[in-house]
Amino acid sequence: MALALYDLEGRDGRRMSPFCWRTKYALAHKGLTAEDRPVGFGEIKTIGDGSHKTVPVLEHDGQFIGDSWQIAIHLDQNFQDTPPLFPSLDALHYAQFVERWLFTQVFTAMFPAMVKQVFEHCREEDKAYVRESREKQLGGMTLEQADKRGKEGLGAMSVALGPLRAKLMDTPYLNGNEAGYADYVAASTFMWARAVYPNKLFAPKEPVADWFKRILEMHGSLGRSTPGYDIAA
Ligand SMILES: N[C@@H](CCC(=O)N[C@@H](CS)C(=O)NCC(=O)O)C(=O)O
Repeated sequence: MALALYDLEGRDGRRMSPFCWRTKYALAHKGLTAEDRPVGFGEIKTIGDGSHKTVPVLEHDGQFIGDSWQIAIHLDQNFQDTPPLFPSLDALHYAQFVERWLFTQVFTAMFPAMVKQVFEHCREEDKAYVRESREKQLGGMTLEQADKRGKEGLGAMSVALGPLRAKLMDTPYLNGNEAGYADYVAASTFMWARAVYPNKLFAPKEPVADWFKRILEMHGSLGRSTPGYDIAA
């Protein structure tokens, strides 16, 4: 059994992709080790048969699997004697809801504050592509204009975190007493911030920050295994 994971890398070994982070946590949850294959944005097209446009991509015995959900399902199907990511179909749907909610409410609010930092922390050879593609995503706004709206966005993020905060006051993890894929999906959004955002992200005494620190420590401090900033107050 040979596993290798193509993971987005910026400058100085920074790993900024939330999608890659959830896959790294998925592998760790199942006690699986994959060879680390860091790639810059411009190298994604060189993976496998050249058809992949995004990472993560997992190589498993010569088969290339793209998309973090497909990878998670593949891992559960192929490694049935390891702890499941989705013990039931309900668990898959719960994690998917958490991801959709987070993406539309939280990630989007964080985006203006993060996007110029992603540019600053990517590899030199990727900068032109990152500027052009991200400014297109911003609907024509420049990275600098987005950055000026960053604070406002983080205010909206703090409000949007309400449901996550409330759940974490009931149970230590989104999955209850133990972390599960819903936690990894949610935490990966903040792993993105950790890799690039040089300031505090959370208000003091934010329960989400305590949970994030617990996630950073688990699986042998996986979350701290590559460079990042101390975003949790
Ligand atoms: N739905 C995909 C999304 C993956 C994705 O968007 N990855 C980003 C990195 S965070 C990427 O590879 N982007 C390439 C680009 O922007 O050119 C998944 O879950 O794996």
